[in-house]
Amino acid sequence: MTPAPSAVQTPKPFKPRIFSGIQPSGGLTLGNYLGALKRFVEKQDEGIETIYCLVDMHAITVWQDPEKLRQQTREGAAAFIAAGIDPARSILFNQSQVSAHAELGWIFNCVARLGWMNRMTQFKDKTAGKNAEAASLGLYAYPSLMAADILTYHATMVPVGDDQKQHLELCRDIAIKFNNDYGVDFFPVVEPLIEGAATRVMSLRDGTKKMSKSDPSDQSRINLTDSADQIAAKIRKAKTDPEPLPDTAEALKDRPEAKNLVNIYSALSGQTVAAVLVEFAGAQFGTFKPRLADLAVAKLGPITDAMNRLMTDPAEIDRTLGKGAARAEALARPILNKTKDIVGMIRSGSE
Ligand code: AQP
Repeated sequence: MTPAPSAVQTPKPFKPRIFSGIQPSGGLTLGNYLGALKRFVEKQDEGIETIYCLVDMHAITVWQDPEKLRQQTREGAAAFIAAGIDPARSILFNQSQVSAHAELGWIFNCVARLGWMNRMTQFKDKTAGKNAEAASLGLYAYPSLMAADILTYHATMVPVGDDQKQHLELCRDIAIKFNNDYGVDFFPVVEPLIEGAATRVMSLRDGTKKMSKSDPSDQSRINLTDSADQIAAKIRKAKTDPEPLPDTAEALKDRPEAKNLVNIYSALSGQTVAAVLVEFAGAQFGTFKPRLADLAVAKLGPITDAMNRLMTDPAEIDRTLGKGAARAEALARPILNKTKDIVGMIRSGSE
């Protein structure tokens, strides 16, 4: 197995720039909202240059119905805007409109080592219990395309949920190996931004499994399109244990379902877990769950309403994505051209 390069170097100061994406592989969940979307908005509002993407090329690593993929991509874009992404301030687009992602992705397929890919736990999780031989090559190469998504903009920071940590380490390894192989200081070594109380929101049916848009059970997740009644019913039926809530976070350690609901409350309310437990110590879930449901409806309801309004005009969403793609292309193309020059590829216009 080829070892990953160990020496981490930040070659030169890069302009702070944030990139992140979400797959339109289904409707977005509370996990995507708390782990990603909510923090995308915070970063935009801090005034950092932000580039956000519906990664439709990643979505097709698992077969997608074409009509549904289009619908989910528009719905994802509506969710971004409804949650507070301003397409005039952030760049918002869908990945397949900017071919630099695919082009750099191929170059990175030739930089990344099979041994690194073999260690990726998300591929193992997604093929667990299935015939891994029948998985697509794209699913296996996913982390290399993800590195290209980030590095084609020379992004320096990537806000993600905890599940993406290993992929970002691979992105760093690819940047370092490319720089070493070609003797350049060209690609930045990115920083993952994994922050907040809900970096890993768990399934409502199983506190040891990540809440996921592709989980076969709709009861396992809260969708951003769920009505107030659906949210309340899902939280009421969420798996818990018979004990009342404790007074310390430490006491939640071996209670994954209870811990998950407290973390969700904390992230939605903006209170620390300790502050939530001060309020609810000794309470039974019969008391806590309705309070959590009210909070979730209060926070998600306005987003759902705004998404529904935006979805009445799909052509406008497509125009927004098109404008975002043109801005993204203008940033990506010179970086891709320079990469090709470094690698030794002839292109028209190069010397
Ligand atoms: N449960 C989660 N808790 C916290 N963050 C999460 N994210 C996803 N699920 C959770 C974060 O959302 C961003 C976009 O994820 P993605 O859609 O690109 O892929 P994913 O992580 O594979 O999400 P899903 O919902 O599980 O999708 P499917 O089911 O299609 O594979 C990332 O920043 C991720 O960390």
